[in-house]
Amino acid sequence: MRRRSSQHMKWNGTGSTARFQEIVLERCYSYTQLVQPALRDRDCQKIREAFRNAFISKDPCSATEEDYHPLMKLVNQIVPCDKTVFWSKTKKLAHQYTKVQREMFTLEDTLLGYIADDLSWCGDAGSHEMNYQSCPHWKKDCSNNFVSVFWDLLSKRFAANACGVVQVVLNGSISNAFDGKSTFGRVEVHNLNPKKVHTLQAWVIHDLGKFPSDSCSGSSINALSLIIKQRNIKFTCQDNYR
Ligand code: 2NF
Repeated sequence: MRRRSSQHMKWNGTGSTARFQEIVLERCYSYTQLVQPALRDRDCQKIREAFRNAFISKDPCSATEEDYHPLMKLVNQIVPCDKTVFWSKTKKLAHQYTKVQREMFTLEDTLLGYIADDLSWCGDAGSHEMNYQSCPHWKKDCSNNFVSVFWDLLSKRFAANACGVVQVVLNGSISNAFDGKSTFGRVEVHNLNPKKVHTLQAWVIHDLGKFPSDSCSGSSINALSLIIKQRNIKFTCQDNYR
């Protein structure tokens, strides 16, 4: 008993979410039947199984994109042009926005993002079970853990498939509204396809009452603007005070 629990507490991150399999299935059904009935032909049992097979019985610090390819192939969702919304340090706000603007999509408004949002998952090389005690922390243990690799791959595909005018909601109440080390700065920006994306439109949102720490004229947005323009994509920015 002691050996088992010490073995399972070997990581610094939170363990797999309780009822992970059930939650994946429930969310898949509610998305494909209620949220986006256009995807009603997707097989939720197969999706749950492909998700589990991606990481179960594997070393939780050796995740690769290939582990998730069968899952990605099963889902294969297209977001319409002009409807993509990226966010960075503005999750709640971006989701409020796409809730009002019903036809807009953050990553969490796509099936796999919806299924996995706020969940944690990992297995162990020597076991068929999930590890509910602990999972690798992306900073303290390893960056190639299954959760990070999943979000990086999903974010990469989401960006690569975007077209037309795309939006990003950034946080003007922190010092670097654009952070080159964030998923948006590290993955999404570099995977936009200049042949398909016409403009990146940034919204820098400031909390009323908080001192504005960054804005469209600040250096972090300027850095973003340079990267985007160098990639032959048009860049526009709006400061927004709420
Ligand atoms: O959990 C999600 N829904 C999620 C996670 C990572 C990336 C969504 N994304 C996608 C979204 F679609 C956004 O467009 O990337 C964009 C947001 O990511 P960001 O890194 O630019 O924004 P943050 O607010 O800094 O981070 C979002 C969440 O992801 C976690 C972070 O702790 C926060 O909870 N996160 C960031 N990088 C990693 C990583 N390498 C990470 N978690 C694990 N591994």
